[in-house]
Amino acid sequence: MDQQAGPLRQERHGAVLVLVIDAPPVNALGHALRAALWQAIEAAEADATVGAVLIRAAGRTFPAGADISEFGQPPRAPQLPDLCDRIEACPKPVLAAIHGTALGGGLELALAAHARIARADAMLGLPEVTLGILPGAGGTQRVPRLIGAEQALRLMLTGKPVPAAEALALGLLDGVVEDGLEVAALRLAEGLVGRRLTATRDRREGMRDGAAYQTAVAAARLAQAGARLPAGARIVDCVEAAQLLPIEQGMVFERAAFADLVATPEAAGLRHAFFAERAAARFPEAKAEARPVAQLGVIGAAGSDLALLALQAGCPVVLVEPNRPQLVEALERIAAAQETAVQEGRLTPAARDADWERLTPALGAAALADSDLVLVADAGLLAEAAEAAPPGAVLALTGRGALPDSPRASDIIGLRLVGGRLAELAVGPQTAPEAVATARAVARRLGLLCLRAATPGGIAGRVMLAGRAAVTHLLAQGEAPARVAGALRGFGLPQLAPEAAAEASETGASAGRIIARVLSAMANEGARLLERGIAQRASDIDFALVAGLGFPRWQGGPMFWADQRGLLILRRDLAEWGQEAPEIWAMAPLIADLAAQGGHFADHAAQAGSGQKDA
Ligand code: T1G
Repeated sequence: MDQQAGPLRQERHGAVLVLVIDAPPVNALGHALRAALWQAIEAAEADATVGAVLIRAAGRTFPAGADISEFGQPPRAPQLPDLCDRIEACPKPVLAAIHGTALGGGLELALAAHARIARADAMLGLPEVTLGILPGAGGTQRVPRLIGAEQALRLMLTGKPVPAAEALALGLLDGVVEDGLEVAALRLAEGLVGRRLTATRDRREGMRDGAAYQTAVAAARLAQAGARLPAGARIVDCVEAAQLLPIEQGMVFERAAFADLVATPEAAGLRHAFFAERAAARFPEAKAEARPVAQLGVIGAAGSDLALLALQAGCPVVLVEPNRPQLVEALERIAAAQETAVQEGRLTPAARDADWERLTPALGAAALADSDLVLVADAGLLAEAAEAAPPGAVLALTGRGALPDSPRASDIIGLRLVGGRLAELAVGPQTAPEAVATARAVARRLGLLCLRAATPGGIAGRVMLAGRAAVTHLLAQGEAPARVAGALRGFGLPQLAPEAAAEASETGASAGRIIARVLSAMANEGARLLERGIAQRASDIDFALVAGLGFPRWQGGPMFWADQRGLLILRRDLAEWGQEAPEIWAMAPLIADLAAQGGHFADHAAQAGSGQKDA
């Protein structure tokens, strides 16, 4: 008997009821799925022919957590903590079979089951802290019971997942299989029919050494002292409560802490950053075929950073300079960066030598004849590169400025490194979708996050510059450097703080006033970039600042900040400050329009139409 009810499919294999979660893309535990699981467990309990339940997932992964898009909305029953308690309370053995990434609520669901098996390439983790929250479906109470405080706190405070083998060694899993997970899990479930397994809440393997438990809690609490974000300290409190309180009270304690944290502005900012990063990955050119890139060419001095990244990513690189002194200088720059990486243990001498093997230094653009993508550091070298590079090769300008006209305009794109982590792809009106797809594939190969902009691009730099201009103006108006620096540090923007100022961070009214000035200038510049179509959506601007220039992730970004505060307030402030310094605060018409409609920058993004993700 196989039946599909929305995100859950049911299959019967003898006495085993198999519940197959099927809610793409990542089987997030949204309301419909929770309700279907609840009903299925209730039905299994009542069905005398069911001897055991196996929960597994279809698609690319076991549930990767609660549905983050539901946060901030009124909770709908059954909530995840209750569903987990319901599964755990089932008198018939429940087995979870894990593949892909069992994260957050997904792992908590598996921990509510009475046994867990995973595929060897699965990853298990509790990343909630990266969203400014904590494992709120029993994780802070069940995990320490199995693996102790030290390891539980490591998982919850770093948010980093662990591979299945490590999870098994820790005690989170009961088995790992290289392959054939479905069959192995079914066999295991058949073996559990008629058996009564110990619920995780009643297990104590991780709590046998009470003193070690308290030592781990104390050490973690000390490490969290003074932390900017509140989630870490609340996680420590909950893990401590798991030892001190009976499970029911521990669960209530966790739930209260979760409710507090999910409502914090930091958690809202981190959720925004999560979705902004995903949205930025949606390129209109998503469906275009990337051209194969076997060799990268680099022409011009400023290209060496990208050349180094390419070498370290295993790409063969041809490095071209117009003359010997410049070529030697570029090679010395690469050699120096590699030496630093070796000294700091980020690169082994063997890997360094292998990188050199892949590098071909050359004088003259003719050496680019076999390069599939050429990084052109200076627009003045474009014609030469276009002449030498083979037909179909992508010509990526790494310098600032608009893309020049060229007979090869369809192969030309801007590719700028922002803060060493982000590649901003500036797309021209004639840039072919395949050229965009190719440049993006190369940027990802170099380990870079990608952002699409329309030429001339420069999103992150322009917005940060507007912030810097506001700081300069405030200082020129006699604002105390220490106060300005304190406010910026308190907000998480030390990179804009005046050099000379004291270290103190500052909060309170004056800090709020200073931050409002700086962030309003940034949001205003962002609005101008949206008006000009340089940025596709407001969240792209936030992503660019967060991923590229160290804007504090928990603040979401300048556009998100403005939306949270309200565009009516932004309009009011710009109307006043625009008189004082129009070059910084003269209001972008988009703000007046959106404020008049009671709208948000986020709404603007929707109107613009934003392409899909690549398949
Ligand atoms: N909720 C809602 N949507 C999600 C989601 C989630 N948990 N995870 C991913 N998506 C969407 C994402 O927005 C994108 O959508 C698509 O899935 C593919 O994601 C109670 C409270 C699993 C490692 O923090 O880390 O459980 O853009 O592009 O690169 O304790 O997604 O296609 O429309 O990232 O292959 C805890 C978050 C939640 C994990 C896959 N879980 N997800 O990476 O794909 S809090 C997490 C990820 C929680 C409980 C608490 C990654 C991934 P779209 P993607 P990917």
